[in-house]
Amino acid sequence: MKHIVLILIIASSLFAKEGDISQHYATNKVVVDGLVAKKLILTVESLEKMSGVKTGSTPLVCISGEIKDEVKSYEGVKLKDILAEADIVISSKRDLNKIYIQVIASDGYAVIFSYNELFNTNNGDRVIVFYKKNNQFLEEYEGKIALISLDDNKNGPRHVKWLEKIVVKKIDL
Ligand SMILES: Nc1nc2c(c(=O)[nH]1)N[C@H]1C(S)=C(S)[C@@H](COP(=O)(O)O)O[C@H]1N2
Ligand SMILES: [Mo]
Repeated sequence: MKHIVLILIIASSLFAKEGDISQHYATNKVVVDGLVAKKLILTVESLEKMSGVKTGSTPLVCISGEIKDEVKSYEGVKLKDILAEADIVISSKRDLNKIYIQVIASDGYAVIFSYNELFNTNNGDRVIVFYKKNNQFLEEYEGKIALISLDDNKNGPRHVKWLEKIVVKKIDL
């Protein structure tokens, strides 16, 4: 009996932790810095004021191939438009080829994009910092602000929940 009680206590504390995790990681603002002329602090409100996009429906596909979600729409701002606003600082046009963007979440999850991928391929038009999904503001399990690269073959990995930082960097040779 004692054991059962103990197991129940441990199990319930584990479940409680699960719930707390998204609350703990949820972000209200995203900082854009690194090699930019204008450091930005983005909130849901400031993103809503920027010129934005609303997508059509897309499945969210994990690296394993498993379909995690069928999303009707995302609403947000293109990453390339945010970077244009922040104004990437370079000393020559050739240096743009060395620019990459770190996209970092509050749980330590992180992905990268290259300058050319964003500004010089069609994929770049569908990399979106979003604050609404299926016409609703994001819940704490992924929001308040997140990012997705919609046209990746498997778009789960570059679906970044709890977005916290966007950092512009240059390859150092
Ligand atoms: N911040 C953060 N974002 C993340 C992850 C994560 O662990 N942390 N996991 C990724 C993975 S592997 C997938 S498949 C998608 C979908 O995860 P979900 O079903 O938990 O929303 O989110 C991605 N985004
Ligand atoms: Mo995944």
